[in-house]
Amino acid sequence: MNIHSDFLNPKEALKLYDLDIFTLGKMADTIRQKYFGKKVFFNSNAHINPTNECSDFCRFCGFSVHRKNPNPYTLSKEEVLIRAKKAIHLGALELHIVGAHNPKLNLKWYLEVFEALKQAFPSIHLKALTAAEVNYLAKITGITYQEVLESMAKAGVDSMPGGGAEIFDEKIREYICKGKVDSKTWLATHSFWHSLGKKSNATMLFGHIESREHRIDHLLRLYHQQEDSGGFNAFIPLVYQKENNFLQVKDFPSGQEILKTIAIARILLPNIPHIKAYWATLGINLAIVAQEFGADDIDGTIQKEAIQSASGSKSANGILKDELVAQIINAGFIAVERDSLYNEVKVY
Ligand code: V47
Repeated sequence: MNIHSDFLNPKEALKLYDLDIFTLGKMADTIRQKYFGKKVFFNSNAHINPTNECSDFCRFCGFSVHRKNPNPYTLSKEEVLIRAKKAIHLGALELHIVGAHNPKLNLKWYLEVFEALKQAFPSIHLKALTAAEVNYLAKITGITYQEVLESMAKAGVDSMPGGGAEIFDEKIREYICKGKVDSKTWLATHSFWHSLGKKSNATMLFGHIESREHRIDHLLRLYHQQEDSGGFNAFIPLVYQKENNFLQVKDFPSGQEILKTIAIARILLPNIPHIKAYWATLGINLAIVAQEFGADDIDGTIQKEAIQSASGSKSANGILKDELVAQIINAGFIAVERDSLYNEVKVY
């Protein structure tokens, strides 16, 4: 489905925010229902974050080690393998492996971990390394991001998560995460990954110092990238969590603003199949309500969540599959467990 041509003009797209929430919700829900009816997708996944020691500094981050979070850690390969074994024993079908920019963990370290994981657990889906991490590893190794991506694919990485996109607007990006991969390279990295026949996700961190204009700009850049390379499976609007970090934010978004942003994402990204209302940044209640406003996915069980919970979200211990299913069904939807590529595993 194509975007309505008026909305390719950022000024016109911005006017969507002026609509009342019900009109906007209805527009988004029409697309959502056309694609997926009343299905809400989730998966059985687990996060593994090998390190929180980061040589970059992002003002919004409460996960990496700094004066508000003085507990550094770096896992050994064996520890990653032990965590993976436990996670798979608890039912995880996907391992989401992302961490910090730590020079102690070089590309060779990651590739050996991926190979060992695939050897020990051949059917596990490895979703690993954000475009920011890929570019950091390219820099410290002295090779291109294309070479890093090719080596990841060879070592068994199945897909890439959507992290590190933050906000594409260069000025805001410079302030909130100076030194991180620039917006063009973030997009080019995903584009090359797609050219290898692989899928990935895209995120947007919002609700901090960015404006509605910046969000629209971010969504339209993603729309154009998807027209070119076509490999994004899901878009994930991440709501900024405010504790233990260094962003001074005056106005946090209301529930209405969050739902409007999710609905606008559905309307402006008709070429990205799924809109994920990530329960770890929305809370489970709003994540379920978001399913009426264009979202069709809620993410998964996670098991141990470290990034959002470091900044105040109540997601540290994940969520049980039974609870996810009950919440989805009680809201009048069909709960569908999916694999990482959105093949249906079980319809409840
Ligand atoms: O890029 C960091 C964000 C992201 C905060 O691809 C914060 O399926 C809110 O990308 N408040 C990493 N967000 C997480 C991520 C993700 C999560 C779930 C699923 C997928 C997927 C990807 O977390 C970072 C950054 O934008 N983040 N700090 C914060 N204070």
